[in-house]
Amino acid sequence: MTILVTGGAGFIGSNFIFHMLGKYPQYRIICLDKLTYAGNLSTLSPVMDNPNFRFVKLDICDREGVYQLFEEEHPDMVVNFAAESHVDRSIENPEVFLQTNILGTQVLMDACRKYGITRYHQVSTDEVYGDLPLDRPDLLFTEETPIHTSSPYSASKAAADLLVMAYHRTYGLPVTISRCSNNYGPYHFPEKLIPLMIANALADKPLPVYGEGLNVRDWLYVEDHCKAIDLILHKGRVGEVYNIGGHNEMRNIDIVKLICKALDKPESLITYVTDRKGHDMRYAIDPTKIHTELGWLPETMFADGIQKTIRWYLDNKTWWQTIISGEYQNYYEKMYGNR
Ligand code: NAD
Ligand code: TDX
Repeated sequence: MTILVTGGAGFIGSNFIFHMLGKYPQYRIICLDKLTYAGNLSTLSPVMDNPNFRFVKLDICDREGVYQLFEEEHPDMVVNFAAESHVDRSIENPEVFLQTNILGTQVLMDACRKYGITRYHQVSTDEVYGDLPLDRPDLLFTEETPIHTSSPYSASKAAADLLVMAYHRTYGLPVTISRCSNNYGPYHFPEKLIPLMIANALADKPLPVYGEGLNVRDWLYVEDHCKAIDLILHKGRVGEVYNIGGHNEMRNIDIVKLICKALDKPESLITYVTDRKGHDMRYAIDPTKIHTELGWLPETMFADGIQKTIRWYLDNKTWWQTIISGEYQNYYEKMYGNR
């Protein structure tokens, strides 16, 4: 079994590679990654010497390069994590989101058609469903919830999902899609809420909470997401969408306060800043389908997962301090300098 994992130098993709190489030592894993600002080769250093692992620096939009890699490796399955993933960046500059998230997906699926695969899996997001109101806790996203996007990021992910389903219906490509809620855990890029707050708190810097901090996200430990994708690859039904989430809704402000408490930092660091444009209010996944069909359930409770995550950031300062010391400073100044 050879699996091509795209975007494997990023947050979830790297965790997925560690999970797969650990669980299936006989599988060959090829990681294709462009190494954008969000990709870090150092993240993959624990597996670089594994004879069943190969890293290839490549853009998923590079059709010739992707076809050549398929000719060399003939992957049985493709799991597409590669994407521009940050909502705030998509508001500043949508173009690269459409390029990578939509056209890159097309190139990968064209390669799958040309060379033949047993499964193409698209890693999607709950953001394709738009948002839910705060005063209707009974409402959850199911796989039947209409697509209704808010940001250029979520619109690009939704477009890719539609294309994946079109390739299934039109060409019979054996696809699956998973739509997961917010992940957290090791190797989460410091531009995202939880690692950003941990890094700032440790430096006694302001903790920039958008709006009033009342927006709700449904947090899932990254390992549980990886296990769900593993199950879908091996037991999921072709042509199906699976929602992944752990019934763990939290308000942003409560997460930030929890991080302050865990790091013994004062809540006075919290600074309310101008809200994100088009900010989705609440995400909440109904994971009934993946639970009843595939037996998946999250294993890590938030109370444990967040402590493990904070511990990881304390123990791996070099990883994230290297990232935030370079070009990231310009990004931070641009996004937060005058907010
Ligand atoms: P990330 O930004 O941490 O990593 C993205 C990776 O993709 C990086 O390694 C980057 O170098 C690579 N990449 C970007 N453009 C590329 C291109 N054109 N060609 C090849 N590689 C490219 O993202 P993440 O948080 O790990 O998310 C992975 C996937 O999961 C994305 O598709 C995202 O939409 C989806 N997702 C993320 C979350 C979350 O909470 N982080 C939740 C649901 C779904
Ligand atoms: O500085 C901040 N202050 C703040 O209040 C940041 C970075 C975020 N926020 C808020 C915005 C959101 O309500 O925190 C919440 C989480 O923000 P992000 O970490 O940027 O995640 P989100 O926008 O919810 O999207 C994430 O989950 C779904 C991933 O980045 C997406 O790739 C995934 O599809």
